[in-house]
Amino acid sequence: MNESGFRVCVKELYETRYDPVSVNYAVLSDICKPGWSYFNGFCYFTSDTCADWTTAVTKCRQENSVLVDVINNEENVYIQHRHNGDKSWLGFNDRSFEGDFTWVDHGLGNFTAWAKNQPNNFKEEDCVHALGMKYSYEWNDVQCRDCHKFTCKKDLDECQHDLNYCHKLATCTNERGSYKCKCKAGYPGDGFDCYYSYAGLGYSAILANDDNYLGSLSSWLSPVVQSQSSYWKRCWRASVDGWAASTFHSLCDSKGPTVTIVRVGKYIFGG
Ligand SMILES: [Ca+2]
Ligand SMILES: [Ca+2]
Ligand SMILES: [Ca+2]
Repeated sequence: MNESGFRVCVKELYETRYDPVSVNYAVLSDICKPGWSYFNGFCYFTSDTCADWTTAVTKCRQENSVLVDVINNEENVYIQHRHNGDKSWLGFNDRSFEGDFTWVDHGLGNFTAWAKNQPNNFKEEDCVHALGMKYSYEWNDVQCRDCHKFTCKKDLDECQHDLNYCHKLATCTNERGSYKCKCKAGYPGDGFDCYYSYAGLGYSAILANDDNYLGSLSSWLSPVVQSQSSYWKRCWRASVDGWAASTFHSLCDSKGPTVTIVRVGKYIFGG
């Protein structure tokens, strides 16, 4: 807990894996910098003074963020609640082509919430504001020079914080509004759970079922495992096939990378 909020740790609620959606909802405001609030993968800042639309765009850009784009109705309602029911700017506009509304800096999807008979381009209206709670959270096109408060929005980089639930054997890739986890090469799994692929090494009579050995060896060998479907297959067993080097070569040559495991007394080595 700190001045700006507190964080709830829910890890212990889950025995084997973490649901990133549930966890995001449980993590509160201190994951965004002071003055910004967290919601569904983004940080939001709301101005306390009004500005014309172009100034609002510029002020958000100065904070490395965008004048809000709206992905769905949940976010539409959330943003408008931040303004206590007042009208507020959205990044939506048709300044480039009359009637063709786009988001100024970002914004995918085709969610809109136009009020009845809007947009009407009354006296050349090219910028869009949200009308607030009293008007069912709907939108209207208005003059860009009007003065409204606004909300800026920026992605939270979950990979740079300890806010991702990627497995330690996975790489985290930040995305706008979310992130992705992918198990490193040689480790099967969905990114949240990755595991050492024994994939055949377990057939070694020397290593038997020693998870420590198998884990270390699997990790060490992972760079040579070409794909997740690759596996190790025993091509030579000296105690059965014979000790001659020529036997090894005839059985194992031209079959891809090989690893040899040798036990002498209590020592195990190989290469
Ligand atoms: Ca217009
Ligand atoms: Ca209008
Ligand atoms: Ca992100």
